[in-house]
Amino acid sequence: MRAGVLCVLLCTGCVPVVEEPDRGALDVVINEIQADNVTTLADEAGGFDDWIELHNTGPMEADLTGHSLTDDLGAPRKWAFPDDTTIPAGGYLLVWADGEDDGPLHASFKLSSGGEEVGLFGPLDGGGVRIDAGEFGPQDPDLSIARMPDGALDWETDASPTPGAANE
Ligand SMILES: [Ca+2]
Ligand SMILES: [Ca+2]
Ligand SMILES: [Ca+2]
Repeated sequence: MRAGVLCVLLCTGCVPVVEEPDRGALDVVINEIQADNVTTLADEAGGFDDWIELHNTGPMEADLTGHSLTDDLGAPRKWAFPDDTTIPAGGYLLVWADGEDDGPLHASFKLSSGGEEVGLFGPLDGGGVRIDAGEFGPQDPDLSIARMPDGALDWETDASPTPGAANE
């Protein structure tokens, strides 16, 4: 279990507020975000689009059915994962943020290189709890922000993005 989403959002350099997620919430974090992809990685359609990497830090497969991603924490249900989307224990999942129909894992929103917030929320029938969130400021081309190491509370600018693989 990781904690401190509030700290990521509200504090800089302050003592983390320890806030345990609800029992039953997945051990999945928003692990890396790229908002200005120029040459890093192309999607199925050949587009160099924004992407969000999720990481399952837990010992069990995570089922994202009914879960949603958003770039507006006030609108948690912007894009729902396709049914039966899973992440293996310790695994990664890349979701393209391009607003395009290039495949199943393409969110309905893009990310602004000027800065954004990204949230992962649980299914409505489980209360729609926020599982994780991240926020970033202006991002230069082909950089990302990444939890360093994987799943850590702290974000770092990463000059060598690792979409779908461990942050290093
Ligand atoms: Ca973008
Ligand atoms: Ca695309
Ligand atoms: Ca990564």
